[in-house]
Amino acid sequence: MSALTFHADLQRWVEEVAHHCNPKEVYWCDGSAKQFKELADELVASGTLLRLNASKRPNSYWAHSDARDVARVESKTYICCENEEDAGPTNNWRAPLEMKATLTDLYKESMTGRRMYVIPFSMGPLGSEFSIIGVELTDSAYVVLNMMYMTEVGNSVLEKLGEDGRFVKCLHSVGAPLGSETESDVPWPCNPDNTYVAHFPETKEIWSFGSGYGGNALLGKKCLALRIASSMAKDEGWLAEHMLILKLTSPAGEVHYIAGAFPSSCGKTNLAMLVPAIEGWKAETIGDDIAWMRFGKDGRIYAVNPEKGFFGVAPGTSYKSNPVAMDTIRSSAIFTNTALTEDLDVWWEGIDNGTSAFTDWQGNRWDPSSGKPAAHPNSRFTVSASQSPKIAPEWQDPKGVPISAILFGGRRSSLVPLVTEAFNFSHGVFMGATMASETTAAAEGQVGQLRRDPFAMLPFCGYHMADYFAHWLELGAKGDESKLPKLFLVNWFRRNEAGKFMWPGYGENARVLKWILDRVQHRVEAKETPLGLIPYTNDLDVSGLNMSDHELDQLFEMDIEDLLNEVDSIESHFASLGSKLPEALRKELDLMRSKLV
Ligand code: GTP
Ligand code: SPV
Ligand code: MN
Repeated sequence: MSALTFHADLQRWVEEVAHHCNPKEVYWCDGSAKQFKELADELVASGTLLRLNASKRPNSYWAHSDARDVARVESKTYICCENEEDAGPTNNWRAPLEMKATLTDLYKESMTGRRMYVIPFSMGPLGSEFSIIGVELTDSAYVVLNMMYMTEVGNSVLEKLGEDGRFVKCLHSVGAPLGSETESDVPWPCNPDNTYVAHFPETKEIWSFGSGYGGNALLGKKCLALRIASSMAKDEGWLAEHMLILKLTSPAGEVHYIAGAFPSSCGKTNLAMLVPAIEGWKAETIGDDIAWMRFGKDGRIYAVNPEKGFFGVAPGTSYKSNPVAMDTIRSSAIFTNTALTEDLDVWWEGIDNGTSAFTDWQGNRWDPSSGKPAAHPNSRFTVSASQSPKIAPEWQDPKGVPISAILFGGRRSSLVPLVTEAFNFSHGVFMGATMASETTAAAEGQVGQLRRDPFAMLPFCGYHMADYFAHWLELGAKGDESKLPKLFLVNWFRRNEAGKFMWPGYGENARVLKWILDRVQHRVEAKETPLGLIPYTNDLDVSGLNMSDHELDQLFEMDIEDLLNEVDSIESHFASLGSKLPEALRKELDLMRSKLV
């Protein structure tokens, strides 16, 4: 046992789990660079990690997963509360006792031949009254290294916990015991046939089994900071959201903070690291994936990024699309499921740096004529946020940053305009509640299928989605509308008849943000449409973009027939959420329909 903790409940839990899972030893993670190196060296020796070319990518590693364990598994993610009704129709549900019985059987001796790591971690800066401490027990050293980049880990957390501090118990096993001391291990142990990512919001516990990848295994991120936290937030009157947080400074020196909910792999990291394509504007990052928001004393909404690192999508990242990310990952990063160049640097589709892949994400010689991508579409980098050259100085301010605007956005190849402002807060909640997006490789399953993903929280809301909408409406009603963030729907992904993106995106998105801040500051009027308020042509700065008036109009085109179909589709979306759907949202839908007919 750790000499450092006198926390009886923690000690007892660690002993219990060790007794049941049967690891060969228990390893307390102290958060030191020495331990990081020790574990990384071991993983290199055992073949899980490959050390990248030190002259190109110092202190960096590459891992490739089992081909069956490459993304979040929504079909195996469960909310286990006493009443099924509390989980709601969008979550998989199991009774807590039933799920615990199933998993207790699976965990039995599941760590045989492996070490069990104890990772004390904090989501949010230590010492902030809003931070949440967790302890993850895992049999994966790869998970330890990733958690060290993504969260605050180690002795400082144990000290903060003291003898009786509260923490979220996070249990993780890859579910691949080694039969004997001498059995050789595979590079990426996992158990895809028996994968479960289970949440117990009432007792604030997380039990994950069978997967070593991303959000399935780094339990501080989606499991704690979104699913468990969203359920706590509902009870305590705050919000835990799948949102980036961006700091924008105008040429006149005005500072505004913007949050944005985009579904997985739909542009949060890129917007959070935006390099404005328009003169004089400056952007800095507060966070790229999760925002915890609550009212400040002045009646404004403040947002905190509870993470310490980025677990970002690699494909599409280049010096052209996202130079800030490229600079952030120049050293001390872990790459998972990217391809490799011949001289052992990383490579992915769209890296656009004149190199080419030599081996694919599984480590096999890549054949460009195979038609298969070299990097897995959900390949990712893990890196400490402090390495970013554009991290805002206040990014870990415990009280957070005041939010002027919240964007909702998804991949919509048609129908949804480049930008639409909500008529008011409750209409904005309607926009969030009805947003839809074409699916991506961030989760198992088919890519490109349009689905409703309310507030980009479909896979991450820890309770009934209709209650979640009601919670947003209630918070809005508590606030003073003039101090609440203004809400907007954006779409960088509209395509023309030829299937090409109509908007250049990335740094050019600053043009849309400029208009949004003009609206926040009441500097420009906006045009009313059935969907919301859109810019008058001259108010959207497209100077130097080489876009014809016709192309610009197309980005805002609304076809009445399409919109009526959308109304029908929202109608069935709402119906699928059952009788708890707030009346205010039904009214918004009626209002939208009435504007169309
Ligand atoms: P998660 O980490 O899964 O939550 O994803 P994310 O929302 O942070 O998405 P990210 O910014 O990593 O973008 C995912 C993919 O979308 C990348 O391949 C990007 O290159 C691409 N992308 C991001 N922004 C834009 C944009 O403005 N236009 C276009 N066309 N593509 C974009
Ligand atoms: C997402 O899917 O939204 C991610 C990646 O940010 S993961 O952490 O794997 O969930
Ligand atoms: Mn995400």
